[in-house]
Amino acid sequence: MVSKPPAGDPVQDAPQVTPPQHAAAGLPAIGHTLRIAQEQMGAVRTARTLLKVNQKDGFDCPGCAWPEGDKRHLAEFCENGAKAVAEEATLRRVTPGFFAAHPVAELAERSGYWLGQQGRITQPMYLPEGADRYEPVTWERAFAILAEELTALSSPDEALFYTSGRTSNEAAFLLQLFAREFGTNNLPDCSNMCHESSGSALTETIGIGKGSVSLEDLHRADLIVVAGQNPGTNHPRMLSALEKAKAAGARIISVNPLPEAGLERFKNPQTPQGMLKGTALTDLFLQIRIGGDQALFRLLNKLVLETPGAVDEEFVREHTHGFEEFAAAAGEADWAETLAATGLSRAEIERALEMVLASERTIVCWAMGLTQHKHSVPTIREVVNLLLLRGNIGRPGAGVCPVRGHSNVQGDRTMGIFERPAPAFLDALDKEFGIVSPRHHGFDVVRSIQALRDGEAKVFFAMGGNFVDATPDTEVTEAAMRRARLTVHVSTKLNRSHVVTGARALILPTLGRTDKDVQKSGRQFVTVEDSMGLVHASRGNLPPASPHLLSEPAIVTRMARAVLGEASRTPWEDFEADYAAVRDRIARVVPGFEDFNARLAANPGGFALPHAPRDERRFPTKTGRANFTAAPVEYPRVPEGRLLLQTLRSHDQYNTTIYGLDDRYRGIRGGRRVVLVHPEDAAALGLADGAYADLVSEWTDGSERRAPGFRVVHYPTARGCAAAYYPETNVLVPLESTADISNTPASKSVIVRLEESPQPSA
Ligand SMILES: Nc1nc2c(c(=O)[nH]1)N[C@H]1C(S)=C(S)[C@@H](COP(=O)(O)OP(=O)(O)OC[C@H]3O[C@@H](n4cnc5c(=O)[nH]c(N)nc54)[C@H](O)[C@@H]3O)O[C@H]1N2
Ligand SMILES: Nc1nc2c(c(=O)[nH]1)N[C@H]1C(S)=C(S)[C@@H](COP(=O)(O)OP(=O)(O)OC[C@H]3O[C@@H](n4cnc5c(=O)[nH]c(N)nc54)[C@H](O)[C@@H]3O)O[C@H]1N2
Ligand SMILES: [Mo]
Repeated sequence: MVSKPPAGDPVQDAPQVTPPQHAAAGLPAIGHTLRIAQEQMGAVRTARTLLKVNQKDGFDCPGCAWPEGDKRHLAEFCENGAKAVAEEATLRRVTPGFFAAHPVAELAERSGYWLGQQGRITQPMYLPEGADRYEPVTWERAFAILAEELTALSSPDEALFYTSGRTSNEAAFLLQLFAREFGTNNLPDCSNMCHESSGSALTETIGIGKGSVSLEDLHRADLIVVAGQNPGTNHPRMLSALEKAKAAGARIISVNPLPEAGLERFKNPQTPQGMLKGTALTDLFLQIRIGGDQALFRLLNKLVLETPGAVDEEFVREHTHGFEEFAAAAGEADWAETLAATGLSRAEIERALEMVLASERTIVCWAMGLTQHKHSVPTIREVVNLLLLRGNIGRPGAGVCPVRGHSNVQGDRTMGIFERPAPAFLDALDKEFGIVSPRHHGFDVVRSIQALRDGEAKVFFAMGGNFVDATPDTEVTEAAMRRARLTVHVSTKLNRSHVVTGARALILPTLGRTDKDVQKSGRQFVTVEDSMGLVHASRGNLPPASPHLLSEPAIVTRMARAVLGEASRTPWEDFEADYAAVRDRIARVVPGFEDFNARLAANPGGFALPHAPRDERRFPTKTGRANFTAAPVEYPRVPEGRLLLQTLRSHDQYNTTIYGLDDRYRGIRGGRRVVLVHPEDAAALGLADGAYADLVSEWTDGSERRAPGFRVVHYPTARGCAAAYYPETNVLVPLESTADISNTPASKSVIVRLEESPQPSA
């Protein structure tokens, strides 16, 4: 089995631009998948691995959280899932020799792409205080260092335990248990940067922070609104669900500042007809201005209210609260203001209204385009208002569908990874383990960075992810991280967070989803929860990347033993030996997981967690009903000569993991430093297609942040808007620029000016 050596660095960023495409998937996707997979894994391993993705006896795809249907295809994965698998199952290795050859300061100059391309980390590594490079360390010593620093803290709240959403339920449950037994709720997670706004809005309005639809509901809907989401790249298997819904007569409205190829037309690689022609998905494309969604939904609500017979009065009467106040606020929605906020025409909004009124069963799907703005929480509440008005929650084919990111981000939250845990959860945890969990809230991601910056937090531990690259305000965050006493990363692959370190640092290499996990009691599996609340098992089948790796549950349990010592009555060793023992505890602590092990055994495809609004039209909110809400309409006001920048994903990346330098559907190849601008806006700014510009963000306190050397691409985005890839643009997002209530970084609304600059030399 051979893989190709990684590309050299500096990786030349020299974007080539062709017109964007109008269809996603199809034959080119298959070719692209196989090429990337074979470069990383060789041909034999490619076949062996890809056939196990998302099968009932295989592993859960480490890509997105989209669910699998009950009838699986032989190849139940997509192009981007295959890239995620190849990235993890690569044959390339980062050994102690690599760290001996590269001082940390040198690695810090490399691109994230180059770091990731070096391969899987094979041994625990330690950066002693004052040393210039990492050295190999035994696991015993690594845990002793962790214990030394954690027990030296003057309060448990000086430690931060971050989780990225790939962590299994078992590892997540153990990590939060350890943190609380240690004495802190400082459990920031990637969700704080992702769907926190959805969770905040949904918990308040329907009583549970999760989506209310199943895959079958999508298939049965007659109107699906996809707002602020790019499924062709980020949830490709969702396109099959949309295709199926269309075949059954559904209509689709997409709301997006960009015309995304996947939403235009889908060429299903599983069917011959799909490969040739494909299916047009979107019936109505609302090319909205960034941040205009709340205004759009508010006006639609007013128009529904004004249409005789359009409101589901029985539902509103029986199941909701706050209608009067909401109706009064909606009544004030104003056409002129809405047209200005959205950039849409009256005819487009009227057409959307007709489709809403014609639909008996409506689903609204959304992702980061709705969650990463200052006014994201009220925006999502306004979406809920629309669904409530027509009784579209708690009936088949209708509901809310926040489409999650990481493959187990939803499960991690269910397992208690949350800085603001519900008292009932802590009560159950305390009762089960005989501990006393802290009741005061912990730090989320943004607060964690502030705490590191201000010296309030001293130890940073990450269960996966790439904290310094994924978080906003890169310079501030990196400086904050460097102030830590100890930074620890449990990871599979090298990334920037390993090279921007505290005084001491540890890299703890771990098994990934694809690796076989054997413990004292035998072969283990873990579980995950998908975006629609289905829980199922995941089993890796590859020999681990190195004999020195420990699984995530093993790392947490050994850390707990080293740190808590004899004082802990929790049977950590038993948990490491047999994950079923962890699941037995989850079954007793987390509602919906009763008889966890037995139900997994009985249902190889998994089981659904209860969801009161979906299952029984019961709304466990403070009022006991679904809440209408009425917040003032907001939208970003952009000063003259400035653009509103969204920071988004290319087709060749998984968050901070860069697979390649192309963004095929958008017609960009060979480079990532591009900024997409409407041709007329670019002309007004005097920027030709192919010109280079620095992006300079302007924050309300007068501070400026700069990302130099972006190639200007004339692109059909909404007027006044711009788009560029994350993580390169994180340097532009001020740490204080967050969503109200959810505190999610507002990485989709950054006010920037473009300053023409010379083309950077290669
Ligand atoms: N291959 C791949 N898959 C992934 C990921 C990945 O990086 N790569 N990441 C995973 C994760 S963690 C997540 S959270 C999801 C992210 O999935 P997405 O949310 O689809 O990801 P983004 O690239 O951030 O795309 C945001 C979309 O919202 C649109 N948008 C931006 N601003 C607005 C706005 O104000 N209003 C509206 N209506 N639309 C707007 C953008 O044009 C874009 O289409 O994907 C998951 N799946
Ligand atoms: N500007 C801007 N910033 C954003 C966003 C945006 O749209 N714009 N999106 C935000 C969103 S939605 C999210 S979810 C966050 C993502 O934030 P994170 O989840 O922190 O980042 P990832 O890039 O997904 O993390 C990748 C790293 O995870 C590690 N890893 C991979 N697999 C495993 C595993 O199985 N176990 C362990 N222990 N480690 C593993 C590897 O070392 C890899 O380098 O970024 C956020 N940041
Ligand atoms: Mo995410």
